Amino acid sequence: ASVETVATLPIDGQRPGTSGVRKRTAVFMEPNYVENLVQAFFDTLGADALAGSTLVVGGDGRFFCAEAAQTVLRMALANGVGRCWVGVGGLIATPAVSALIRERDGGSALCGVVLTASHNPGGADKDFGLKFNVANGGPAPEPVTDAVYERTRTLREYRIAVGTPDVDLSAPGARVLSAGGYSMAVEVLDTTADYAQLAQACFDLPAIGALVKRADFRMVIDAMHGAAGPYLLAVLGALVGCPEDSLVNCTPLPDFGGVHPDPNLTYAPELVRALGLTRDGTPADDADAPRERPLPAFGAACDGDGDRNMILGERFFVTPSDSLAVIAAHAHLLPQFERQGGLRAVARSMPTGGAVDRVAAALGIPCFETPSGWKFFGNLMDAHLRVGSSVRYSPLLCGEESFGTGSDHVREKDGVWAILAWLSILAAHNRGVAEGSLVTVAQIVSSHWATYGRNFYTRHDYEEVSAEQGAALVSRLQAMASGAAPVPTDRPLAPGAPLLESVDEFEYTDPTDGSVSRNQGIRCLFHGGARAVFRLSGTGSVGATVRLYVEKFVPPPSGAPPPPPPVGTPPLREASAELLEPTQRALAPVVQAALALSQLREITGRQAPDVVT
Ligand code: VG1
Ligand code: CO
Repeated sequence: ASVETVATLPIDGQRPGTSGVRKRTAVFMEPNYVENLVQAFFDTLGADALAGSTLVVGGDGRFFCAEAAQTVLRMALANGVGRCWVGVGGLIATPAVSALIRERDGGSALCGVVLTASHNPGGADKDFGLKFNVANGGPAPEPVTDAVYERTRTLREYRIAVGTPDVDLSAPGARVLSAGGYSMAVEVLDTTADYAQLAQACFDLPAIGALVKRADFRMVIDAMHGAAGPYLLAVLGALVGCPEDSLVNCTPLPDFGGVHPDPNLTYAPELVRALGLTRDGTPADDADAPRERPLPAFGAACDGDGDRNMILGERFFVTPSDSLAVIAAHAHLLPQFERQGGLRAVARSMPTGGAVDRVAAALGIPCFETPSGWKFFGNLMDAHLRVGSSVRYSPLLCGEESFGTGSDHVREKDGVWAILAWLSILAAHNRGVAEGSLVTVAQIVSSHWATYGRNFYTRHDYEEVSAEQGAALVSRLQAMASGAAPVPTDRPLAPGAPLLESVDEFEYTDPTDGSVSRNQGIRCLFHGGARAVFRLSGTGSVGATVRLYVEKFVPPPSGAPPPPPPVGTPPLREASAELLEPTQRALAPVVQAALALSQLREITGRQAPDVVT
């Protein structure tokens, strides 16, 4: 075995998107594709930083993960890395990668390479990807990903060990990989133990145990055959004692059992049906029919790499934007936040609904609005480390409309954490409540609306339109945002729609380092506070995906008491009929106005979205 410097040529299009590089698996399997990308990351970190460093390597178990993990290990050795922590079978959920980097051995890891295309489907004919994480445990920030991309355009060689046998990743244990005078420790870890410890520190697991033991409580949590499964089993199964049949699809599979591992109303149809819902999030017609077993009171799912979550109640869909707001309103009940004197700030991505803003206002804490993608939250969480301890935004709760929720317990969104947060909230509301009178998810969320008002919210995705169509749509709207084209503010764009007020393009200045991120989505603002946002996805592998995010606010009834102070469980209030209107119906006029303004149908030839959440 030897260590070699192999000649290569730059490969086009290795630009990290919203979260890593994602392409068809076949593209990743082309000669040098993984090697070039990993070398570009290593070069960006620099040989000095890498020498003797610790690297975390793990993935969501999708097709080609095992091979890619071996390649990363051989390259790590050849680039001077001293130690690698790898999950058993190469498996580590994205939030657990973040936890390992931050917590294990005093936070001594330099970075992580995550082998995943996250919520994209897996398999030989589907998608693969790589995410890069840095020393704070979070996704590489833009300056790093920009540098990686620049490096992929000039790179001429990579370093790799040749002729070494594959490292045995099948069971925990210490291995050594050596070649050509280099030697690297490979520690194969069951990473669920570290994660379970973190979960115990964040939550009152015995309280969740009391909830799940109630005769009137049943739940279904679907890991979608992704990386969250082992962590759900370790925490909710082994520690909390949830019944086995409540944790489903917890075995990671290379093709996720053939499903699209994205926990939303469209791609998790079985779970959605099991909770008595249709794919638009309204109760199914047969929801009242007599059935052998009552519907579950709680349902949840995670995505391929375990960082996303969907929360459902019996016949009730919780939008991720509402989920974030409800967790914020209950944060004082979670030991993790309570211990630190309560939340200091919240943050959401710009397209995420503004429900959490209202909770932040009531709590008197800042609410940050960032571009899509988790990397922007990490800067806020670590602000006190950069700017000085007088600026402290942690504990910070943050979330995205794309089923991402989390906090500064790690630097990634965390599906299992969000599920535990919701179970904690349910447990708190049901402490001492008689069997048969379970306080439900629907009651908690509708009471939240009755208190703060409701931000009706939906996202419509038009997937795999052509790159040209996507660009045409954006440039049409950009022209309005920049003033080059007129903005039709004088007439309703659709029947029943409010008048358009303005069109702008979102630009973010990071409050901690002043860095600016431009072109982060077009906002169409309507009179009365409704808005429609257009963005192109940065996680697709082919063509373009147009995302249309639509929101409108309905205030609580006049005369309603103000939000209670953060003490105990918030009192349950009844929501008015106006607040309980089905989402798609409530938002239809604004959706139509947005379609008319953008000419989306004419430009793309699409009559209906592929995904509605
Ligand atoms: C999407 C979501 C974004 C999320 C990102 C990564 O990005 O909109 O909110 O952070 O996916 O999630 P885009 O550019 O396609 O809209 V994951 O679970 O795929 O890492
Ligand atoms: Co993900």
